[in-house]
Amino acid sequence: MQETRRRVLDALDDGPVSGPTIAERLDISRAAVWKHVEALREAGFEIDSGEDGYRLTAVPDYGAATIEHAVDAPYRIEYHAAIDSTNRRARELAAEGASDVAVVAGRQTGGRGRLDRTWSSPEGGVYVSLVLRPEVPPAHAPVFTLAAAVATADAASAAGVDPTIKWPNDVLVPAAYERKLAGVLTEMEGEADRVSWLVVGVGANVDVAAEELPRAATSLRDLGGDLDRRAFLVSLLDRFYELTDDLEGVLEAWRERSGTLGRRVRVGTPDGSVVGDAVDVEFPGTLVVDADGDTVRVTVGDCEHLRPA
Ligand code: BT5
Repeated sequence: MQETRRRVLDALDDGPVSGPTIAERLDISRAAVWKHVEALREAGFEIDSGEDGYRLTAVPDYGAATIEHAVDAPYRIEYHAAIDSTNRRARELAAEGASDVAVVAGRQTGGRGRLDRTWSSPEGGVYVSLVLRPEVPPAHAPVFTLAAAVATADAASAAGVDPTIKWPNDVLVPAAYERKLAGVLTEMEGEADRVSWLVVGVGANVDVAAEELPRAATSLRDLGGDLDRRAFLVSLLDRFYELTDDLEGVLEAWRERSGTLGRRVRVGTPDGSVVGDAVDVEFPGTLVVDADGDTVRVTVGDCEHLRPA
């Protein structure tokens, strides 16, 4: 949202407040105040104008202005009711030079997972892709995936469901078998020594019925969690911002959330599969596996939790 509009909205939030008061406080004309109020109404905010001034009576459910209004982190929100893939759109914005933008969609028609898998994206889920330009070498990109998984798991906890994270990116809810609540897809373009852009995409099943999802998936609706997707997204974005302020600290937060450490695992890697005990995760996101005496470090791969040997 444009800065002045955000400040008008903040003023209305403390209302009732008169047009002239807002104009004076923000050092803009009364006509400009009126224009911003109209634009906010257009965006779905309900603003009464009575004798004592303007009063904000309802904020839209979901959408750029209402999300931006609630988020503390300095991300611009680009909202689409429907889009093919927020990661695809975020990459486009990144190529144009954008940064600190969160592309959000109500649903996706071509949502993607890793390795060209598809991501089911019915209405009611949270679909968000952040465009970032961190000053880090390309090799450090995985820590952003870990941070996104932690932020997503924490948002789910705030909504009443406590997930664990399967290395590196799966947010799972333990049950008779582990079911997937959310996933993270990180894409990047890098030069030799630094990242030019990073797109961190999160898909989370919030107000979605299990029938609309693949078999091993679950949702907050399924689990009886809070179904306010705006609250979920706001919590996710603010937590992600906080976590990525201290990249070294992400590891500790991830370890606390991990469902992988201490487990017997099989990790499919480009060089073949590794079976052993997951003993640690090291910066920037490397999984350390004790493969029956041999210590193996895995940087990319698909991890499967096995029953204890
Ligand atoms: C992931 O891939 O877990 C990354 C998912 C990232 C999705 C977000 S949505 C916003 C942004 N825009 C995009 O286009 N993508 C990102 P992976 O680890 O490869 O897992 C994919 C597998 O999860 C699929 O093959 C299915 O088995 C399963 N799956 C698909 N849709 C699911 C859903 N909604 N919930 C749970 N599991 C799902």
